[in-house]
Amino acid sequence: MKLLKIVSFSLCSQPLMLNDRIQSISRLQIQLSKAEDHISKLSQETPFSEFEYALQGMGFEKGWGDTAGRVLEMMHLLSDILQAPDPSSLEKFLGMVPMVFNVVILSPHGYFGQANVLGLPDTGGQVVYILDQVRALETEMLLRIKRQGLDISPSILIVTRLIPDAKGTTCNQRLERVSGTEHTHILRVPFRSEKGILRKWISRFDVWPYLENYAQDAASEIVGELQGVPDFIIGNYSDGNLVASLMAHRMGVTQCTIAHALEKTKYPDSDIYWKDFDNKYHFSCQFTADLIAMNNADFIITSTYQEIAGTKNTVGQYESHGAFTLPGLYRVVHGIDVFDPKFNIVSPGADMTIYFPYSEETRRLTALHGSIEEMLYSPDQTDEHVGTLSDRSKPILFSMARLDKVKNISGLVEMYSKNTKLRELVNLVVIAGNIDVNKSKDREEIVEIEKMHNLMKNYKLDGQFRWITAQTNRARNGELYRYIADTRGAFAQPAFYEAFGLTVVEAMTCGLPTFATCHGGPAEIIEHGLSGFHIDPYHPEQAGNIMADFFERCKEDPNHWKKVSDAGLQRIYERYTWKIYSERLMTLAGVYGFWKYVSKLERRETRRYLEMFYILKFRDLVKTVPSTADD
Ligand code: UDP
Ligand code: LCN
Repeated sequence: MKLLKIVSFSLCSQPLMLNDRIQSISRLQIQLSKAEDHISKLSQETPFSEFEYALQGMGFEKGWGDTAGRVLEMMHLLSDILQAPDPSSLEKFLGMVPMVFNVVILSPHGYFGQANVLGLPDTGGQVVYILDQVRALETEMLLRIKRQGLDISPSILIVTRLIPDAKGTTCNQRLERVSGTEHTHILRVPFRSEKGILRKWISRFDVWPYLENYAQDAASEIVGELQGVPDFIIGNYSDGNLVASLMAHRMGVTQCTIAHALEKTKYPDSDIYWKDFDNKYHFSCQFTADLIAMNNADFIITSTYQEIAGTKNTVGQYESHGAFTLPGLYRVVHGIDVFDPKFNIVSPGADMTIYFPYSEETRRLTALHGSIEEMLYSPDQTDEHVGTLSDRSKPILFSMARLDKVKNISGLVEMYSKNTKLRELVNLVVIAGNIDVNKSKDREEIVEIEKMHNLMKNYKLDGQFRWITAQTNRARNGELYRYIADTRGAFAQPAFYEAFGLTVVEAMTCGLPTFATCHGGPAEIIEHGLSGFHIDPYHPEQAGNIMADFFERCKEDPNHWKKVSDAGLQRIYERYTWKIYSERLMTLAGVYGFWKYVSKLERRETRRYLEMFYILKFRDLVKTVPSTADD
């Protein structure tokens, strides 16, 4: 009967799937058989409009498909499910039911924009991920709507913070269309407190006092924009996931959670020593918010398996929330069950219009080579680049990341500096943060900038090393990866911990052999020795030797470079593409939407507990975070 309810609904007073001629499962079975009989006599390609009238008389409305072939396939599936349900047919069927037309994607913190924001504090892969995700999602939604035989415009809203003092970005605009889409917008809603609207950017660690008001304000704006509640809400990172939980709870909408990076695993012992961290990072709020969101969500998407359950030697990001203690605050006994069927691995990819293999000559952006060469080799020392490369015939070992401590870019420079063989074989180029310490306001970055300058001086790196400031032009960054591949170079990702690592996927998608940290996502993206190499940032000497050995072998056998490059590409095509991602996400939205509906009662107790945890614990903790006043 619940299945009947799922397939019998209407959109804007237009009935979909079933009309009131079908009121029971037995009637549905009889009518399905009649309809199948009728349609099977038609050619597969017959458009729905040609047999719509006949189907309506039998109790069926639009939504089954745009052609006789598709309608028949879906009806067959439903008949099979009614006779002998099995999980895979049910999943397939639910993925085909038209249920998701309006999607809200929450990502409150940071500077969320389409240009000039990457490299700004707290603004990195999450923004890239979401912008690529919505493009792929819109394409998939349009394809499904067409296949369902419907004429409905979908809508996707990325909901973020409006920052009045936007520092030359578009983050002070309320509504902005996402380029390359027709139905996707960024909707910005300001942070508000009793002191009024917060004008300036604040760190993601300090946003907690604003989120409850924000959830309310954003909900009204969303309802206004969509003329109703969304069908599906996706939260991103701890703050977005908390807001998504509050909204989904109030609106009764299916909620998906994407962590991107759970900070608890990123900062060792941040649970036991939470008091030492709390002034600066407010982890007591963040870990509480994470627990609420992961338990409130109808389903969770992770980028890798290890993010859920770790490896035989490491603890997974979610696994570490299973049981832990914040001494003096609370002890978590069953924080999350990593075997819960709500977990799904749906890995992101790289935008293949920007990141494509170096070997696709006709697509290459050769017009950018002049500016790339200037960036890499010009002798002048500016705020934009320092250090020089005196031997242009050497391959380039390349890295690009925010200049955070955890990214360990200075560790890579040190590893290179100390490895004579590597220095002989390759040049090192890094794109990271600011070079001029006076331009940085970020505590961690300032320390790293100073370290980098010291390394350059102490190890006399001039002639072999180039340091370039953060680059925001993605098209040029894509061509840069390929340019580096032309030098038969490689990409290095030396982070102490990387939750996933989009740069790793970007580099591999461009055909660049990649050395990446064995701590976190890259350990799973790359199969060591085959589609790239793992390096351990805690064993820099060994890591440097792995790289030096690779380049030495490539010198002796140029085919070796191509073998690793090809295997990297192969790995990407099999696992890390936005096409695979969006198909899976849309199917999951259908499956868990159904599941939410059928398990409403069973989950009531969990919801009550979470409400209590939010009100009695989280609200109190938020009071310990000073709300940031505008200067
Ligand atoms: N990026 C960039 N310019 C920079 C540094 C990074 O465009 O100077 C991009 C990079 O190409 C990638 C994203 O920012 O798309 C970083 O994502 P990743 O997952 O590697 O790390 P995060 O910053 O999210 O920790
Ligand atoms: C945040 C991170 O730290 C990265 O490791 C991920 O690649 C990025 O988000 C996108 O999920």
